[in-house]
Amino acid sequence: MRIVFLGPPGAGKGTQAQRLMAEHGMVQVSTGDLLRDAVKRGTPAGLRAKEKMDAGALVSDDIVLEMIRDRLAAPDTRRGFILDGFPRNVPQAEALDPELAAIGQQLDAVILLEVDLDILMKRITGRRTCSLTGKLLNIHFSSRAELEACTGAGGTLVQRADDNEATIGKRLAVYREQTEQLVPFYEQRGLLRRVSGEGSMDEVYARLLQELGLAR
Ligand code: B4P
Repeated sequence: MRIVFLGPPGAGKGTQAQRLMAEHGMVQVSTGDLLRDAVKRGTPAGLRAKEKMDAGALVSDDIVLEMIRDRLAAPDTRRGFILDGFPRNVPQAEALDPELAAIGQQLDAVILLEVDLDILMKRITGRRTCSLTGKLLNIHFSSRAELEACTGAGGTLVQRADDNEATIGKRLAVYREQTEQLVPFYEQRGLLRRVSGEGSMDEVYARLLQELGLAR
């Protein structure tokens, strides 16, 4: 199955993609994670991306496309993948077509995760990543046991540099101005499926399994 996860920052794209990867063996291709990794390693692309990411802006299409091309060329994506956070604007969506054609694949569905603005703010400001496992957590919504599984084992709860109030407003504006244009784009292609991203992580996951025909 080849899926795109679309939705505003904090909608839960990464959270749900991680779980589909763990429980259904799907390959998560997250441009956000690929970019953060490039920043951490100090690659030329990472150095160029950092300033944009910290400001809540989109990283330039050429950098992101090169990362996607390299990632889709890896053998594990032959079985299918979830594109998490890509495409984020119409030029990226148009550029994706020839990349998929080159590897003989096409999209099966584009999932739009819909979440209200006030919930998004709480999710983003509360987001943390466990320094030991990389698991996505949230100080407002994860259970005490989940948080302590990280800190109790000597890990720390790391907050992303772009998860501050000032940057979040900019990221939401970029979503409205650029990424939302992908809704009619994929609707016209008959690929768009709307899924409510509200409620608990388990509830959203159950809706997704249903929508993807994976519910038991
Ligand atoms: P991303 O890494 O894609 O991050 P995101 O959109 O903010 O988050 P996501 O929707 O995945 O939310 P999550 O599951 O973490 O992008 C970061 C930056 O990278 C961009 O701003 C941009 O600069 C750059 N970038 C990435 N892709 C690009 C591209 N294609 N082109 C150009 N630039 C690009 O969930 C958020 C929090 O909510 C977590 O703490 C989670 O635990 C919690 N949560 C999730 N679901 C929940 C639920 N149901 N209930 C309660 N809490 C929940």
